[in-house]
Amino acid sequence: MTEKSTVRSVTYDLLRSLRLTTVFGNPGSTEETFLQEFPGDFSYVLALQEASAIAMADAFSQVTGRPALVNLHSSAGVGNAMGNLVAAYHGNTPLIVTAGQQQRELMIGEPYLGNREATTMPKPWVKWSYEPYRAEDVPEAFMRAYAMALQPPAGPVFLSVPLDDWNKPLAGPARVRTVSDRVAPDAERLALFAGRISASRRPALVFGPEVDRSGGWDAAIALAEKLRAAVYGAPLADRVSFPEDHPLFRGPLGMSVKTISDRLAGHDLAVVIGAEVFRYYPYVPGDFLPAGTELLQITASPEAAAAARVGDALLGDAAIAIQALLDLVGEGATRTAPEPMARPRLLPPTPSSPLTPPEVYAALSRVRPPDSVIVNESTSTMAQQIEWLPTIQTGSFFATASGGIGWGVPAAAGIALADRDRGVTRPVIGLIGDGSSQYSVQALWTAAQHKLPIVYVVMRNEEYSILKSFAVLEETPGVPGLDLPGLDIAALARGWGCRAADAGTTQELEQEFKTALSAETTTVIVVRTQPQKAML
Ligand SMILES: Cc1ncc(C[n+]2csc(CCOP(=O)(O)OP(=O)(O)O)c2C)c(N)n1
Ligand SMILES: [Mg+2]
Repeated sequence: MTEKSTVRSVTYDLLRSLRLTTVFGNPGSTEETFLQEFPGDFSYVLALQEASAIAMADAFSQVTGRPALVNLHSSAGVGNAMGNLVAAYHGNTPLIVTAGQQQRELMIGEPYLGNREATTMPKPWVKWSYEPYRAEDVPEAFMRAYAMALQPPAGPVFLSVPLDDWNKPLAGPARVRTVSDRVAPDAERLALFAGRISASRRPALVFGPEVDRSGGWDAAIALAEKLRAAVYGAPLADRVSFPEDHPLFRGPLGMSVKTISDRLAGHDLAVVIGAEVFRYYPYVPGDFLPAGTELLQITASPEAAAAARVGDALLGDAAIAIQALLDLVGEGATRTAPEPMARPRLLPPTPSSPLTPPEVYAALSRVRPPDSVIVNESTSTMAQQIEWLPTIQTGSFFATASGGIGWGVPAAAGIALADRDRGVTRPVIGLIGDGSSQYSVQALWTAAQHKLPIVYVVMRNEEYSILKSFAVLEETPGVPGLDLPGLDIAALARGWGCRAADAGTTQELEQEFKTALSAETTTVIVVRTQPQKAML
């Protein structure tokens, strides 16, 4: 007996064709008509709260290189998801976020759990938001959502689907279409840029997240070496796009108008590829560029190009652009290669108690497997992480793209699920602050249920340390709510089903870390640390 063809069966067939067979979500009554008789070749990844569902799907999509599907519950679920939706938007992640809507017949009377103005709610953090006018349009709406999400600049889209649509009869199949996910830069303008780069005496290259995302890692190295250019990491980057141990790497550019401008002094040309100009934060006034420095920007995002405060922009895929520039620019043989950056790697002469973040990272540098991937959400220790645990391979560093915390814990789970999906085995290391560990903490349950090979190292400094540094910068003494006493994170982690341990010394940390690597499930190691003064 063949199953009768419905909106649901036609949509699932379409999702299959689009390889959208993993659904991240948290279900409600308005989604059960979609989820009924869930097909055996699909998997449902249950998140216990929607912030976790979005961040897991975000990282899953980034690592698989394909759009990912999220199913949320009506307005309440979308509300919980919003913070991490902002990160997916800034990270150009092609997420198809869906939510159930109440029965069409009830909507005029404002029913319980109805999603009023459903398509407005996720804006402006989706590229497209839609509720089909007819049940029969649901599959085509998914096809359009997929095309919208994937085309550059990629990003999340939203579909609201009334619960009574799914069982409506509909003849299939849906029309499957393909679209492109990269756009080449205009050749004439690229040649112009190449000319200006070749003529530069002392160019600086700034590689941003789009480079790693587009697969431009190797080409970026080749371009830097051909030009003999200093390379800087883009401010507040959510992906690392250049080996941080490379002799041409000069460290991150900085974050504020002033620090960035100071850093670029002496370069006659800054070439920013795959990044905003710039992700400024906090506000420290200065000139946008030092005198005598010009700026070129190449990005796939018209929004980022338009919002740049300075410079000349060119639209296009970062990897394609770098590859093309490699052929167009002249060899930089006459340039003196920049001095390698200082890496003082200073540790206290005798072990501290509690440990300092550099001691923690030094210990991890001794036991970290070279193929491991890092998710960083330890807000006050970013500089120390680059110093001790530099990213040296493509696709192996992840952080929130929005600045919202509560992304890292679930993102680590999404990365591990994606690795499993694509047959890659590598440990995922989550470097998480004690404060940051609490926003989407229930993702630990999903990680444990799936036995994901994640080692979370939580630095328990018992405070929102970075906010104390900001209070000094902003000259705002007496801010309440910056201390976090009495938070037993190891006990919480056990409660979600993870292995957990407290480590007080570097020996304990290294031992627990090595045990965790062979544990074949998720471990949370909590290290009591001293606060770290952040350079802002
Ligand atoms: C969703 C969200 N809420 C609040 C903040 C503000 N915020 C930024 S950093 C931070 C503290 C992070 O503390 P912790 O993770 O312990 O790291 P530490 O600074 O101590 O290293 C907070 C609350 C934020 N970025 N995102
Ligand atoms: Mg803290």
